[in-house]
Amino acid sequence: MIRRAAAVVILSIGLIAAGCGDDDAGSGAELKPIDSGGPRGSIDLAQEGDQITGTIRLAGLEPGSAHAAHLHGEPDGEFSCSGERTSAHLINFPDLVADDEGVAELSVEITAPAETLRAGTYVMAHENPRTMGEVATEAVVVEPGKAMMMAMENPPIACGDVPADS
Ligand SMILES: [Cu+2]
Repeated sequence: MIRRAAAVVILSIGLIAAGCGDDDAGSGAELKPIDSGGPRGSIDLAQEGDQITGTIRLAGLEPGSAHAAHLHGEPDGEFSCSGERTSAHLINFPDLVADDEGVAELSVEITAPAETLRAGTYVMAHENPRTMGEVATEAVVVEPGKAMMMAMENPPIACGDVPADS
């Protein structure tokens, strides 16, 4: 019984490794500053089944600062950085935390309902952390068909549309 469980674990690790290797369908997009000269970076995220993986990078931040980052969108409709925006979220990512150089790089590995990440949604980074005085390290994913509203005012600093091929 113990031996069988161990075999299953090894098999799943093998599948994960294979998934990483053959996925180079570059879904990268620019995380554009809201104010000219503001922080900028990139989103490189992809969803396969219920797994969202990739990286969110933002540079030009105050060293050590923490910033909320969300996947904005609603169950229906098309939203974008430059078009109609929404304060509803599909995912709260862990906060982006800037290093000594003012660069935050968040490695994303999140389980979410299929097609949560799709064209018509966008990633937005904000001035403040998710919770004042804290650094959020957990991702929060909403249930299928729902969206969560932002708990407090938190001005946007950078935004990037999820590309159509994600
Ligand atoms: Cu947001």
